[in-house]
Amino acid sequence: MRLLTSLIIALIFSTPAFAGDLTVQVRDGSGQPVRDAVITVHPNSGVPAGPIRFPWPLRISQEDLQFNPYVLIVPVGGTVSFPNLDRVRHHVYSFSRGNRFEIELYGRDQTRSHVFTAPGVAALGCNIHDQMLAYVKVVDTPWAARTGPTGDVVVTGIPAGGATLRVWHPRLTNRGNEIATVFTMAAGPSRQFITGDFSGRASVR
Ligand SMILES: [Cu+2]
Repeated sequence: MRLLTSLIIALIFSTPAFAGDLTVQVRDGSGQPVRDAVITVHPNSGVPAGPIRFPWPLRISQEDLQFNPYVLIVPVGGTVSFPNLDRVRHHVYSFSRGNRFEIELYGRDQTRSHVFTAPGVAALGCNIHDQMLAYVKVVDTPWAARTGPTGDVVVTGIPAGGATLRVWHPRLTNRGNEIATVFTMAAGPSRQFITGDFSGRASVR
């Protein structure tokens, strides 16, 4: 009997956890889709050890006096490049706690990089052009994604079971610009609908 019990326990723990895809739909108070919202999922069972890799480039260019993209998800410890594609010089900085840095004036077709070591948000500005604004969201989970123009995004391969879902957006009026909710991830497709007040002011502070 003891042998059987150990066998069953061994089986349970050696079987890969069931996983599923989660569709998150983000809408504002009028039901309009919200783009550039960052979704992160932390399963109660934890996140895998080791470096996190995402399929998108860790890059924010400066082009036409704007940062592109406006919101970039970066794994903790990730190196982001900041190529300047403009004819003018830019001076990139962040005053955000844990992710303060400054890249002094650099010109056309030059690039610089920075390593983001603290999970959280780095709001980016340019010392020369006040209207330039972008956000680096540094995350400590591989289950992260950004909403597109439809306000929807799919986060794939989340282990089944309890988890915390967070939605961050620079204009969310909640504390920390973030909504957190706990939910149970099914072994299959799931859906979460998030609605909030996105009328806040995006700023470099
Ligand atoms: Cu600039």
